[in-house]
Amino acid sequence: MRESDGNDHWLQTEAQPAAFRWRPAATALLMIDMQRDFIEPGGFGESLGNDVSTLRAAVEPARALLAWARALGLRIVHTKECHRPDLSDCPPAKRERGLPSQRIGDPGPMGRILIDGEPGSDFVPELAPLPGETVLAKPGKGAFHATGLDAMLRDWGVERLLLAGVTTEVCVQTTMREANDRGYDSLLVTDATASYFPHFRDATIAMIVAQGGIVGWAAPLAALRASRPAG
Ligand code: C5J
Repeated sequence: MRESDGNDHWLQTEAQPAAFRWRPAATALLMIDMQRDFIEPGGFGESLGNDVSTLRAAVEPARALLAWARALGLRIVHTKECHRPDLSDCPPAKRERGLPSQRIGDPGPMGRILIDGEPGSDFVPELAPLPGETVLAKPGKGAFHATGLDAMLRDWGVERLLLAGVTTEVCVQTTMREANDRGYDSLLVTDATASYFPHFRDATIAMIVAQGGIVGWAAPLAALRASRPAG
């Protein structure tokens, strides 16, 4: 029996643009792409010319978020952006774009760049999934594109999502918008997400919560920890 079986009660979290109401039993945490290929030197992120050190800031908050979610018995999905070794799921345009110093599939210090099963495609050690947690390989930026995520969440009875990971304005935001269009209410955990461009992270949070939460909600982990029973 999952811990969350006794978790079917409503909580309320102080968030932007308004309080977020959620039930632990019907909420999943999506930890987006906390992979060595994005966060460590020598991977896909650096091949596109990025300073990857900026993403480190999200690792410790993401670790704390995972510990909190595990203690609460939430469903946890770890996504990883990667491609098949034969690149059959990688559009040529994606491979060429951005004038990369090394393209997807090329050999690098952590194995072939952004290829499933290579060391670079794996999660940073601090955020390794535990047995029983779902690992979802995705070829796109959004976690719903070309994966079984929507069916899996519906099968679990999930209605709300908590999102964290990297990068805020690319795979995290794309996934949150996909979730919004599919009817999920989502909250972005603001201190457990990062971008190579910190102002993009801030702008993404602002655009998500604008217009009364046109994409969803945003709050730091401390606010989630301080959630109280909904009245
Ligand atoms: C990027 C991602 N930035 N996980 N991927 O290419 O955000």
